[in-house]
Amino acid sequence: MMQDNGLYSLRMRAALGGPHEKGAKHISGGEHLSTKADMQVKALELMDKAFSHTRGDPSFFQLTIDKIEEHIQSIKPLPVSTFDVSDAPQGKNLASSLLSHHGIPHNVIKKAMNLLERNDDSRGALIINAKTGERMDDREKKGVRVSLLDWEKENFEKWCKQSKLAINQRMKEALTLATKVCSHPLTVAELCWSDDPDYIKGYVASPAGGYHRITKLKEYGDEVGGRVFFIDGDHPIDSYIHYLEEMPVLIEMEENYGFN
Ligand code: PML
Ligand code: MG
Repeated sequence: MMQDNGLYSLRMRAALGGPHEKGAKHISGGEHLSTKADMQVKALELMDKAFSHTRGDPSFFQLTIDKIEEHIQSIKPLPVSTFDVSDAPQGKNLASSLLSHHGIPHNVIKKAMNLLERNDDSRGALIINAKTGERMDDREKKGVRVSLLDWEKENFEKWCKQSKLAINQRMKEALTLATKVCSHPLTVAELCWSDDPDYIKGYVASPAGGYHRITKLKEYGDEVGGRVFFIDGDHPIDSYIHYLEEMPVLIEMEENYGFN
């Protein structure tokens, strides 16, 4: 058989009570870029992610596989810094001040916080104008799902070692996504905390400041979370959304990273 050097996109979504579009509860989503040879292992990883989830046991699971035809962009991970806070209110204050350092007005930050605090039904990101707080995407409850992205396990683990960070699958996925988002020139910043009840860390990421990990942004047991992207709203966002959803990106540290 001829060797196939191409990559495939694997995209998973899982929900409880039917598919998402019928109003079901979102359980889990996941992405991989994979060779044909690794595809079964990666598909199993996604099944495992969905069927061992703290948001519940899915009754709907969908895996979509597409061969990638576009050029795959390789991007270096954002630098990571960690802020240890004593509780969620302190974490939110810190997130607000990090966002205000990027020139985002207080009322816009407050609006974004409120959106996330009430966000118990959208699984994708909410895109807002960094100056006015106006919602920019037209996806309503669905939001925008950042797709076609991955960071190869060995390269990530090498990077963790060099960055003196513990290997953490959630951070890998979140940093992969934040790096893709922050590589677009329209992105000003991103605010995220998890919708998983057992995970209370979150982050503020930006092209200028990197990935600021905050140890507490909500309470244990809370299933409300998500992502807000603050963008430069002076431009049409069609190509921005196209980049997020459809342009393949692999995160890769340089092999000599940290040694120069
Ligand atoms: C998620 O669970 O989807 C978001 C996790 C955000 C924080 C990840 C981290 O840096 O630990
Ligand atoms: Mg989640």
